[in-house]
Order: sequence, then structure tokens, then C-alpha cells
Amino acid sequence: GETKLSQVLLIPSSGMGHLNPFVRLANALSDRSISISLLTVRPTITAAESRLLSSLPSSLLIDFPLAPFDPSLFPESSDPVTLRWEAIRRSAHLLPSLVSTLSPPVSSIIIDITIASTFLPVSVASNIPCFVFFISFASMLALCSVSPFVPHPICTDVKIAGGVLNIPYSSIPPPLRDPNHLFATQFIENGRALTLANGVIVNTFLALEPELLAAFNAGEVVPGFPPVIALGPLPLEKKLPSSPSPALRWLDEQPEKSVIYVNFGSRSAMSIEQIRELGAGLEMSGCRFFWVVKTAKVDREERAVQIEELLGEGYVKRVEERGLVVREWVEQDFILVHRAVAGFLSHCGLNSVMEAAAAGLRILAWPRGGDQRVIAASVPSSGLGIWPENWAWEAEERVVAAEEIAVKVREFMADEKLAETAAKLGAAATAAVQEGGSSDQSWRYLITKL
Ligand code: BUP
Repeated sequence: GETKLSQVLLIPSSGMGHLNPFVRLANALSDRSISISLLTVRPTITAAESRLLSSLPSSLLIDFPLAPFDPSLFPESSDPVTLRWEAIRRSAHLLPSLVSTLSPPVSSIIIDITIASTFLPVSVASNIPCFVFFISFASMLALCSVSPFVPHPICTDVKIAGGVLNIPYSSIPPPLRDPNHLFATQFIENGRALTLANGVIVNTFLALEPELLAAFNAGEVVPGFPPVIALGPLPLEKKLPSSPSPALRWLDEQPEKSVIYVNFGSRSAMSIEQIRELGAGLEMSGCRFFWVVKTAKVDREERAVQIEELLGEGYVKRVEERGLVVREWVEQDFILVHRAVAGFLSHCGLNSVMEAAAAGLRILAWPRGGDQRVIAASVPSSGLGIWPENWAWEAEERVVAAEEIAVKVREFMADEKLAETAAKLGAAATAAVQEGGSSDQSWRYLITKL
């Protein structure tokens, strides 16, 4: 018979938290003999994205030139990543002419949720099947898909599918509480467009969000919603980069399961005051730690504030025996599975949580903003870790004191029960992607639709 070759065009938006999972999805598709290309907008906002793109075969990359865009139209939005999403969103009309030049012809498109509202209609008009890659958990997908039907700004708890999920007001991403925020506009428009998709891909797995995933596919979240394809966890990177960071060598020298890895993701910058309390807290805890400190939202702007200036003269030397403080990008995939690492103090970005779940590594959750509280809620509920809910997030002025951090870190690292339940979730994650597992079935479904 005639074999139709799939040629899938992947369209990520911007930010490492989006590019990283797209590259993993691309790798996983290639592993299943699907031929892919990745649309890229360059220059990228962060240096980390630029490094990741240059590590890929250039034959996979297709440059997407943006339409002229005036960021001053959005004086209230200062986040360069959100503005880049908007610039891409407003360039969707340029897609059809670009797609028509590609050979072999594109058989389907996978787009990032942040640009869905304009790219979905364009794909539908071009008769190309289009899937959305939703870069968060199913819980956020639920919030996004009901967002066109709830009053804005959101000022109450949001109840999903008759109570299968309740998102408390305190966990609603701050921009959604603000009527004029660009992110809120994008979020609602993207949520409204989702019904046009042929399917929504989510990097989660059935055992992590069972009731909600069932409710979605029973049409109980939004009637007529496209299939939700939970195919996580996407595989971690297995190939060490050609020049691994020196920090990894430090880990090699630490005892088995002794270190807490501390990293708040690629987009959150902590206040200097909170960094100091955290530094003191980690020191007081007496635990071994590997801490990635960030003071700027975009890595290219990471100011040359010396660690001494941040943490005080002598800090690095004082903790040297059991703590490492770094300012640069580290190979998180390898750290999470390193034999010396026993726990992860995390901001609960979707990727970080899924990576920890895949590694069966316990999390001490400290969400900082955005969707991170919604995601953090699944940390205790799944057995992956604990979440001290009273710890302040970015938008709050309150600073969590060193003593409180020290006590929690110590308790967390000593909690063997937690190590067990996290390992169990890790085993469930592994089982999900193995032959016949829930994510494996989702993969098979997706492949037939591409
Ligand atoms: Br920082 C950092 N090394 O040093 P999240 C991040 N990562 O490998 P975020 C590193 O970047 P959003 C580093 O493994 C993950 O895949 C990490 O994504 C990797 O958080 C990704 O965890 C970060 O989702 O993105 O960056 O805040 O705002 O989209 O959640």
C-alpha cells in the first residue's frame, strides 16, 4: 500500500521553559521515525536558547522572520518573553507562504500554547492538522480552557468539572488577576482557540493527574474539547554536552544522596534580600547544597554582582566543604539523576517538576510566580514532595527568614518516607512511558494522527 510520510512542523514560542520541552518532543518524535523541523525566531531572548539551538543539526531549523512589532503598544508589560510571544502571535499570517515553500510538504503542525490563538485558525484555513503543545500541567490546561467562560479579572477560586479540581484564588497566576495584563489577554484568547486543535499534548502522565485527565477526555471540563494527549514524562537528555560545567565535578565528589539541589528556573530572579536569607538558611541547615543563584530575569542581563557582594565576604569559603554556589546554567537533567543528589528545592516550573518526577527525586516546593502554585499543588498530592504554602512568592514583599528555611530543609532532607513516595512516583512515570503504559498509548495515538 501507499505509505504517507509524516513531516511535522514544530513551532515553539520563546523562553527555555518552552524551547527545552519542544526539543525533547522533537527528539522523541524523531526516535519514532517522524521527520520534523523546528521553526525558530532569532535572535532568541536568552543566551541559553541560543546555545540549545546551535547544538541542533541546522538542517532541522527553519527561520521564521517576524512581522514588524512595536513593544511600546504594551507599556504595562516589561517581560521580554511575554512580548516575544506577542510578536510571534502577530506574525501567524506569515506562516502559510512559508509552509508552501517547504519540501516535503508539512503533514501536521505542533504549536506552543502561548501562540495558539492566531496559529490555530491559520492552520485550519490551510487544512493542516494542528496540535497544541500545552507547556504546563493538565491543571493549568483546565484553567486555560475555562478562562473564556469565567469573569475577568479572576477574583475567586476556580472550580473545574464540578469540583474535580479546585484552584484557590491564592494560586491563580497574578497576571490573571489583573484586567489589563498582556499575559491575561493572551491566555484567554489561547484558551478560547483550543477547541480548534486536533489534540492537546501535555507533558504529564495519568498517574499524576488521573481524575482531571479522565474528566477532560469525558468532556467534563469543556464540552467538545479536543483529545488531551498526556505523554509525559518526555525523556531527559542523555548526552552530556561536550563541555560539561565544572559544577558537575563537584557533585561527583559528594557522598551518596547527601545534596539538596536548589534552582528556581530560568525566568525568576529573587530579590537580593531573599537570596541572603536563603543563603543563610542553607548554611544553617547543615545540609550539603548545590545552589544556582540568579539575580536577573534574562540570562544575558545577569549583572556582574559578585557572589561576595550578594552573600557577604567569606560565605563561599565558609560553606566550601559542603556547599557550592554557581551563577551559570547547569545541566539539570544530569543533576537530578546524580547519585549524590537527594532532594530538589524548586520553583515548580512545569519542566523541573516533570524532570524530578521522571527521576523519582523528592521536591521541596517554593513556587515563585506564574503557574507555579497550580503546579506546586500536585507535589504533595502525588507524593513527590512537600510545599510549605505560606512561603512567599515573587509578588509579595514578605521575605522568608533563614531560620524557617533551615528548619524546613533539614526536615525535608531527613524525610525518608518522602524519598520512598517520590521514588514510587518515579517508578509510575517510568511505567507510563514503557510499552503499554498510559503515556505510551498516548504516543501511539498521536503518531497515527500526525
Ligand atoms: Br535555570 C536552568 N539548567 O541552570 P522550568 C534550567 N534548566 O537545565 P522556567 C537547566 O530549563 P517556565 C539551568 O531542566 C528545565 O528543563 C530545566 O524550565 C532547564 O522553569 C528548564 O522548570 C526550565 O519549566 O520556565 O525556566 O521558569 O517559566 O516556562 O516554567
